[in-house]
Amino acid sequence: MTAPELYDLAPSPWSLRARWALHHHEIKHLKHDYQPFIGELAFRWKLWDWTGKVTTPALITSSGSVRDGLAIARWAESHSTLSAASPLFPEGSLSDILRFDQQCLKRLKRSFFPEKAVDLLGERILGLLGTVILTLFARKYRSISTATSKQEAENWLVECKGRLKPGTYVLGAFTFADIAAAITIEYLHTTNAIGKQALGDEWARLPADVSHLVDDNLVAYCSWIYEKHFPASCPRIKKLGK
Ligand SMILES: N[C@@H](CCC(=O)N[C@@H](CS)C(=O)NCC(=O)O)C(=O)O
Repeated sequence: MTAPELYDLAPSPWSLRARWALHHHEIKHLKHDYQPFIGELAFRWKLWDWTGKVTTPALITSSGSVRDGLAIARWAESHSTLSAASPLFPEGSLSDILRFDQQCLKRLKRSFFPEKAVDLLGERILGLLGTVILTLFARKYRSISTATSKQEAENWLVECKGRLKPGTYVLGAFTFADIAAAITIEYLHTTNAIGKQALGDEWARLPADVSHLVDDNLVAYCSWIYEKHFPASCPRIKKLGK
């Protein structure tokens, strides 16, 4: 089998989900560092998709392309090179993992480019060109950064706080649910830190702000999971000093 090729956007939590699953199953692959806008034409050529929306991560395999982080993780599970790798999707827990993952994906999307934050960040930090690029990139995320989704994010974080701490797993053993949880919580934490740094008190008034719910315990759970299961991933959490 020729090595699969991963199109990866380094800072993106969606790409990290795929990288982590490939790492877990020790799948050798070629990694392409995708550059939004600049690399799009070559990426479309590789996917042979000239009309639809193309997103990273995507894995090009000898039998076709796999175009979603979750799908790549499931592909990795069925192509594992390890005889004794612990399953990321154990059969009895599959529906629980998929349900939990949907929750995580919703949280990721709403935290990514929250309402008003794009305008404020673009205007203050990146200037006109930055605002245009961020606005184009953020269009698909805006509608879900509402007060209702803030409430849902809060409920989800409260649930996580009740069950996760260092040494625990979402479903009792390490699965894709922990990959999804750790990446999502870390991302919420990071977005909050960046938002606060850039916008000060204004950040706290935006629906994106859930900093009061990402407590030290949850951050410690993320650090523990990364350290134990993907130590080479250099999570942003470390750079933020937690
Ligand atoms: N369904 C995909 C979504 C991934 C996604 O939204 N990727 C972003 C990277 S941050 C992207 O490629 N955005 C480019 C665009 O939407 O044009 C997954 O879960 O992996």
